[in-house]
Amino acid sequence: FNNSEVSVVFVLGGPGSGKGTQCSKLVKEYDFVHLSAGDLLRAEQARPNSEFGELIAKYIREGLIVPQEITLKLLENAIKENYGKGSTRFLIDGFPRKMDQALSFEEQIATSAFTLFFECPEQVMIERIINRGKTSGRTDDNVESLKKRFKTFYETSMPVVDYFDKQGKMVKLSCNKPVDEVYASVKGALSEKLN
Ligand code: UP5
Ligand code: MG
Repeated sequence: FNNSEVSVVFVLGGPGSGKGTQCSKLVKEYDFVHLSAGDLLRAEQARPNSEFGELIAKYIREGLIVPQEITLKLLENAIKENYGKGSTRFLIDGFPRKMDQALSFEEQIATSAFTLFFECPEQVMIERIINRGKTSGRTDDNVESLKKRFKTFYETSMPVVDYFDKQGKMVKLSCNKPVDEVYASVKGALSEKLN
């Protein structure tokens, strides 16, 4: 694994800001691999005999950040597996969301090119999540968990956003618009940054 060959874009934003939705659209048009830290954690939690299953389930329900060692390992494995198949561009969705993760990832795996940050009014994000909760089956798509996710987002994850912002490696986009309009601004930001 040669980390100078990979480019990493972090995709951050509050719960329901549209990270997963926009990344799914991007991979259809660009040769990025989309890795959602939350999806990797949910898959690990569901894996039979996972030694971390119960711990992950509890942290997700409580809206807390799973200890970084677990998430870093899942991401590292997924990055290296895809790199082995020839992929070099990665959208890392919903990570890093705590300072220790940001520092460890860039030290141990790869430096990020930049971060896309989806800005959205809290009320809009709440409505989206409650609506999705009717069918998502996610244990954290309910009012109680959502309150905790927002608390973690403001207190623990925003410092990461500020950290990359100060480095000039941050693109902030408004996502309180229809999916296709957000996507147009995401594409605009990407094409500017990638060339
Ligand atoms: N929707 C999307 N865009 C829309 C738009 N423009 N207009 C109207 N509707 C729009 O979208 C959410 C919903 O909104 C969907 O129904 C969508 O159709 C609609 P989505 O794209 O899923 O938003 P996303 O930002 O991906 O929301 P998500 O709920 O996935 O965000 P979270 O960051 O809360 O969840 P994640 O899966 O990343 O993390 C879950 C938990 O895992 C965390 O709380 C934490 O406990 C744990 N975790 C860690 O511990 N460590 C990590 O590093 C990462 C996660
Ligand atoms: Mg998501």
